Amino acid sequence: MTLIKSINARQIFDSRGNPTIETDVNLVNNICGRASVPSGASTGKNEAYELRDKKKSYHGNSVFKAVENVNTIIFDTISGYNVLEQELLDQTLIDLDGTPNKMKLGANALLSVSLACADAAAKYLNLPLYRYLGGSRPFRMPTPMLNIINGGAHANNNLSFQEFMIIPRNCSTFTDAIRKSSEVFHSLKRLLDKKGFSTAVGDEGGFAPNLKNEDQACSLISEAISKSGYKLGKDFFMSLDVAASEFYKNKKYKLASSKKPYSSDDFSNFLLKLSKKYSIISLEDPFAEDDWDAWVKFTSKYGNKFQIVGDDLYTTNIKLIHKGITKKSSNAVLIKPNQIGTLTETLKAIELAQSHGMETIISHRSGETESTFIADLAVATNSGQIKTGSMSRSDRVAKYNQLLRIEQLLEEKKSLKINKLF
Ligand code: 2PG
Ligand code: MG
Repeated sequence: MTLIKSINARQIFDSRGNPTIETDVNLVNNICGRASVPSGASTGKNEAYELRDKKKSYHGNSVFKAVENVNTIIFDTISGYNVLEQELLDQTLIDLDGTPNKMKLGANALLSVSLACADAAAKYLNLPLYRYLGGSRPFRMPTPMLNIINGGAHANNNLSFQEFMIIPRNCSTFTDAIRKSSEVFHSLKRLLDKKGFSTAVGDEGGFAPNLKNEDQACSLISEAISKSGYKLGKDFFMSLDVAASEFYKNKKYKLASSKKPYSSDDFSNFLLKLSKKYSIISLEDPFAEDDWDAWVKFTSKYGNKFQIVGDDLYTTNIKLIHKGITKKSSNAVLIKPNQIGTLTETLKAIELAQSHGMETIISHRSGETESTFIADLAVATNSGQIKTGSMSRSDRVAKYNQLLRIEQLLEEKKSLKINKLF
């Protein structure tokens, strides 16, 4: 009953209008599991390989080869496999590809099959996905981090930092957390409009105005928080995805807003000052993926004051997370399934990080689909935090809506806690 009868992959579009892959896994009893794969703009150099055709059409971005790989070689190999055996399935996919970064068949091809199998299994068992993935343990809802001002590779404004996020605090439920956050989002829109800034949005649904510098972005958010009747530092914290690899050149950090490039030490002081001024408690990729020494130094000094999150640094890869644990280079890990290419490897990355006391934050990509898989994944793994954009664009809001549905299903409602520090 849970054996794979057929597989049907196709090319669809992501939220940026770029092609991506969607796969249906059909079981013998006509149950169909479906998954689609997102895509990043500011990708870490160690991410698993996203197979694109590089032909003339679709500006080189079509994924027809990945689709063909799923429909032929992958289906021929796993036809008749049991979708309840996720580890075996994923290992088979990994072996079939045979390369360290999944470049032969494409991590996008592999992930679409891996996640679709899990979806089919959950449907067969008649379980919500989070419960199938997470078992019967008690769950807690994640705190959302909402990226309400977009910069860096996600917008064509002059902000070098990629994401300016708000984190609601002291919330009794996820519903409460997302309500407060949406209020701040709308206050910010009004504020920007009043001050004559654009209210057009970037890739992740946050506003993308042209501002003087990163300080001004934080200042506007702080004002929007007060305008909504909340207090920064009490009801909300702020969080940044600096995505520093994007502006690290010749061992220096070069912001669009400042003439002088920063050394790692100077940049760390810059971040500290900004964080103090605006109650920023979480810093993602504050340094470049090659600047390990800066990470280690910063974490040893400030690891008890900030959540320091490795994204490009780890790329959801257990080898790199291991390195981070040994070197003590951060206290949190960002988790993106398509950085590694299978569900099992994603779950192992989460388990490894959590078993070493690191926080895990489940994350979307800047190019998303309407899939809500990561919302269930965040609950299933008790990750405690999710970042999936702002309060606009259905590709972002879909995940928050799924979390509202999940919270309604959970019998025991626990108040949210951001992480161990806060
Ligand atoms: C990030 C992600 C998601 P992208 O850097 O954390 O916000 O961006 O998908 O472009 O890598
Ligand atoms: Mg990031």
